[in-house]
Amino acid sequence: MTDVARLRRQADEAGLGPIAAKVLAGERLSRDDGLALYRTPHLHAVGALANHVREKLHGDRAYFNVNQHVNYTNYCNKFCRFCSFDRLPGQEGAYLMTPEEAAAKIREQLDEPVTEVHMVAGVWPKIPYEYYLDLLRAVKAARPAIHVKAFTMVELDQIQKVAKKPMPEVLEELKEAGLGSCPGGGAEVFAERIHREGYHLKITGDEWLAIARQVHAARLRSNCTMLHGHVETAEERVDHLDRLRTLQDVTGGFQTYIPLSFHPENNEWSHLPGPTALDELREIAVGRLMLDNVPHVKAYWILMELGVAQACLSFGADDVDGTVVEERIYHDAGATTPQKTQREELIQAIRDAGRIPVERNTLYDVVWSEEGEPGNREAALT
Ligand code: V47
Repeated sequence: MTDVARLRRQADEAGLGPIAAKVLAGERLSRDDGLALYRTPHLHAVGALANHVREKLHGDRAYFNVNQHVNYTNYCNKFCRFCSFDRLPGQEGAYLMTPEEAAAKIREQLDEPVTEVHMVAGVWPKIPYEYYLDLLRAVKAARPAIHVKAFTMVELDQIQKVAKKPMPEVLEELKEAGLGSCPGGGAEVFAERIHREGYHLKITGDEWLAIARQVHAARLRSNCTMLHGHVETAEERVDHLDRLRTLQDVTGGFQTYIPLSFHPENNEWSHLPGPTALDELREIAVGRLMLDNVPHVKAYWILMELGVAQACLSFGADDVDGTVVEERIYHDAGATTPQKTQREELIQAIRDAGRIPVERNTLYDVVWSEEGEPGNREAALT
């Protein structure tokens, strides 16, 4: 039996025959299809379909990068119920790095082959506009070749407010100061019900999408996320994915979709259990199948343990993120994954998962590949 015939049979037996037919024909799945993928008990059949798409797009390649995180402040006035990271100034553990302190974090890693800094933080209205520009300039001065992936749509909303200028102008100035692309956080789940219940002081889903549209119009790439495993329903997850897909049809600016697994320690949703490893596999698979116009799906290993991320590489994911030096947001929320995984360990983990490791930069140019593709490691590092 061919692989495709086996896939069809497995899907038929799971009652997913019509969905498999669409996937094999490259047709878009509907919202009802998305719901069926969330509700079926046949997780392996869902994973096999997602794996088919993943292999069609990326073969056996699995991407990673060498990156570091700088969470420049934990001051925040949004009081999201899922968050364990936020503090008010003066509270124990509260901090706001100066641009120079952030740059020092970059200089600490100059001996490591870091190509990206991922910079996200809380939202604090008293931080002046110049701070954000100085932060970017200081980081770039410390390591000129580094790609700065910074500021979620929530931070950009605040930066624009304090800049008192139109968003396109602000984005141009941030780019000039060194901004290379934007991360995908802050989207949470777009549903108005959960926004009201869990993070009503934050921008709404529609506002998040409107800012992402402006970011893409400014020729900046970004990622997209969904925070799953708390109070959301399957319908709300499908709605979220569909709204991302609709924007992507217009802009094409999302590079990667990352389902973020809710971590329940030290926050107001601590009574919730958080997602299981099986939930994480399903979320990766449904994301891969629904977001037919987003090139990459990332299993962010820091959030889900490296072993689960390895399994995700056969459930639709083609990326595991990076070496992630000094992550704060999830570790404050109970993540027990190591703070720093060496490049060699990530390579071995990908090999052990039966995939070909490919080191990428933020924009998915190949830096190094075990396949021996002519990467551009020297240019990426200088
Ligand atoms: O927006 C906060 C999430 C996000 C918790 O673009 C939590 O490559 C789980 O933007 N449990 C920020 N999640 C992180 C982010 C990100 C992460 C990895 C890769 C990329 C990328 C972007 O972290 C927040 C929120 O959704 N978060 N608290 C928590 N307790």
